[in-house]
Amino acid sequence: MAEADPGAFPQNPNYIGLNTPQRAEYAVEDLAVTGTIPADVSGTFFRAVPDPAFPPFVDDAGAILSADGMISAVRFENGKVSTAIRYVGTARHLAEVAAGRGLFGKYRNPFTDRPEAAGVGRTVANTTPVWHAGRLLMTKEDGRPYRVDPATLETLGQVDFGGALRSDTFTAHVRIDPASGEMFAFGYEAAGLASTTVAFIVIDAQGNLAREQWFEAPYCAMMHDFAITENYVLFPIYPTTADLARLQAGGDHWVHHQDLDSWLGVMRRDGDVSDIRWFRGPKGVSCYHMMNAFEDADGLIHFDQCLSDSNAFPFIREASGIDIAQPDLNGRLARWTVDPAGQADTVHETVIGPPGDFPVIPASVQGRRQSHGWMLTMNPERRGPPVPGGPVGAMFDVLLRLDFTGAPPQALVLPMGSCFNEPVHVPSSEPGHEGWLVTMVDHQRGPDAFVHECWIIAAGNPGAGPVATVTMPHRLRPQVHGWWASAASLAAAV
Ligand code: V55
Ligand code: FE
Repeated sequence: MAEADPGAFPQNPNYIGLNTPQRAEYAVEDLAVTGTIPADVSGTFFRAVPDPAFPPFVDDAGAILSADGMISAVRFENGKVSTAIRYVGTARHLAEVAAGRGLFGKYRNPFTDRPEAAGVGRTVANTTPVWHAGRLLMTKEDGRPYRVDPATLETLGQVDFGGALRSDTFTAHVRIDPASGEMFAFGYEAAGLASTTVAFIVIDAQGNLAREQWFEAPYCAMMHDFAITENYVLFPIYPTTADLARLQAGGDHWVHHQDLDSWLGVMRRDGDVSDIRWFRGPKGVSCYHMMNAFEDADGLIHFDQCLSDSNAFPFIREASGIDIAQPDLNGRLARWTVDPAGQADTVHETVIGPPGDFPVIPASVQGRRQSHGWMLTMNPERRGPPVPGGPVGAMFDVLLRLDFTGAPPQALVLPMGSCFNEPVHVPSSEPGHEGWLVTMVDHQRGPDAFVHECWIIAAGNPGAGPVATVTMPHRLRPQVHGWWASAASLAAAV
């Protein structure tokens, strides 16, 4: 267990309060539970929890995204709950541990590294745990995934699908088709740093690389997420761009451009990347996460995303000379509709939900029209600042259930000083039951005092509050993304 020494870290928002480095690996059994864990909630809630093992040696606001990946597990078994957390043994982490200090400089800029870092992979695998084909992967968009043992959380090595993968990179936001079990993925900057090359990747239900095809994006963009429908793959491009010369000069990886077009690339799943049709979107917009996409009876494609008028990360706006405050980003759940058979070459936007992020749908409706979904947002009536933390600097305090069949939204509003991390959805075996949401809730009890509870919430009735809460044994940094793996799927993989 690494010894925490937060004093060695700079006292800026990336390293204080909720973001204070913890650097502790542990396993704790039999956590305190209040209420009753539903029988459906049997399995493991995997969480990506970035935590810097060493203090930075360069001044870099973007370092909030470079913290070493930790894989956290909250296991539910017969109403009992245990937890464990462990560093992902990336080449980068192991090299720094061996050196006893940080070797890697600014966020996604290898030209700022110490000489000993030369030739060592830079990815920290800190963004999403992905459970597919009996394998647990820790992902980050700047590199290939690392495979982790779901039981021990031990790192088993970097994944190249038996040597088949050509792309240098692999998204943290895969999409799994519920009918075929195929995992759709992509990698941008696939052909090297700041390249415009994007790899489209399909992993079959058995975990083999079934397809990899490369194409050129309109420009080198931060492509964080994408979407599928039953028949299409959708590649969104927002104008946050990288430039090799800027990186070589020691600059920032990303600069956002308010005056550049966004794009939506539309390709048939049974087609070829050379058939991608590009639809123009509004200038200057940005999105990290899509809720879903689907085709309607008329063949129109709808693409639902947490959109805003500029990049949501303050450090990227600052690097871009963009002076838009967080509340003025005009966030919204935006639906872009395109007609793949029509003449129009622009997207048509309708607003279908409020500002916010971390959209969630049942895995069973991936790529199909969702009747409802969940997301996190901010309470407009809160009488004080939100809890500081995470990459945006402020944590969400409202969990919403949005109904797309006409029913009003439902909200679970936390009191001041409490905040949500991204929930995962757990399906129910009871027909007609919407299942459960499992999420980590952080409670601030003092300037530097936090406690954490894992909440189980009825997905169809979040306003009722948790049906069970689990008290976590130690301080936790904010999670990025999570993944639910059922006990049955874990057992089948052994
Ligand atoms: C995001 C997170 C990242 C990253 C790029 O949530 C984008 C968005 C935790 O790392 O590298
Ligand atoms: Fe993400």
